[in-house]
Amino acid sequence: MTAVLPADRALPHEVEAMRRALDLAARGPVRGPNPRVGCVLLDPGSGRVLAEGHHRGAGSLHAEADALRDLGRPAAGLTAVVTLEPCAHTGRTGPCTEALVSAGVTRVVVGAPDPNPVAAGGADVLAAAGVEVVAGVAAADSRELNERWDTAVGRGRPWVTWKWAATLDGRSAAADGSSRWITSPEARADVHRLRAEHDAVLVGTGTALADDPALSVRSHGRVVGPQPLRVVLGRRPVPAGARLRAPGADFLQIASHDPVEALQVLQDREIRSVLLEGGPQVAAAFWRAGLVDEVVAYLAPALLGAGPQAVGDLGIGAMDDIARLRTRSVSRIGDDVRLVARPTLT
Ligand code: AOF
Ligand code: ZN
Repeated sequence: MTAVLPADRALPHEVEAMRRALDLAARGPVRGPNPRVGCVLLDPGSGRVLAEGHHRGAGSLHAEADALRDLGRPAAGLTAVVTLEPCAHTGRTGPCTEALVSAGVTRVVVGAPDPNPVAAGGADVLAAAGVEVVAGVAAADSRELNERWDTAVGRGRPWVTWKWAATLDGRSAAADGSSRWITSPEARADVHRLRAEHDAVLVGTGTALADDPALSVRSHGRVVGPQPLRVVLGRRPVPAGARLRAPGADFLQIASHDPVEALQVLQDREIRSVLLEGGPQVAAAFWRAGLVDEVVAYLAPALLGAGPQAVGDLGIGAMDDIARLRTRSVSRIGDDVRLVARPTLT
């Protein structure tokens, strides 16, 4: 069996084709159970791109099969450039390794390895079938494109983003409990964009009952695009008339306060990313369990001086235990500041 070759064995036109394949991959949906993958088929002699494909979401053709369909004829002697290791399993569709081999592809240039244990191993399968395989080309770019998915299938639990909005002094409501609105309309619109990027939005029963949030993705007040699953954690019943149970809304109540259990239920439903929207106790429980991957804080240049804190007790008593995060980005949205940060890995 020929060994899988390292990335530096890729030819310049193949590296260029990988950039194109990454662009194609980016056309796929950010959410959903599957990764974003792109593929181009090249004439190895001229380096010309003969066909292109990408994955459009669970159940549709994988990128490799889409490119073979685009070619519309046998691919004898051609090179395939794919952003993710071709799958070696039969899932919603057949194995791409088999599709490539039977189409006659003789060289495959792979981006990132597949972190999904059920589908991985395609590079070795291809090499064993006598195909020349080069792996790891622009792997970091491919992984970044599927960061949430990658984390989810690699770790066996959904990616978790914790979002909150607060005044400069960290309050999420005034002393009398009123909370509308702390941040600007622009920041609130940005939250809808954030929801649209996640498979599920999660709150505790406390928030569901007190605030009656819709948790939908809206633009100019209208519900638009695919909606996240609306998840409520806790045992207290959520009335049928609650806004997050609007007709047609995908709603799930998990009768538990255990974040690990909740994420397992969501993982079983192929949820890859979850947006935590409150309340402070629920989010703090995720944090204490080490289950937060990213924090998105909207901070309004406003002061309340009293009232509930946006963040609950994290179990930190001493300066030595302070939770430090790494800043990913800081941006101004309307009059507010959006800070994106990640927990530092210990
Ligand atoms: C994709 N698109 O282009 C490639 C994938 O949902 P299934 O059963 O069709 O299989 C999804 C798995 O196949 C996915 O998790 C990944 O490991 C592998 N490759 N998936 O959705 C693609 N190449
Ligand atoms: Zn596949």
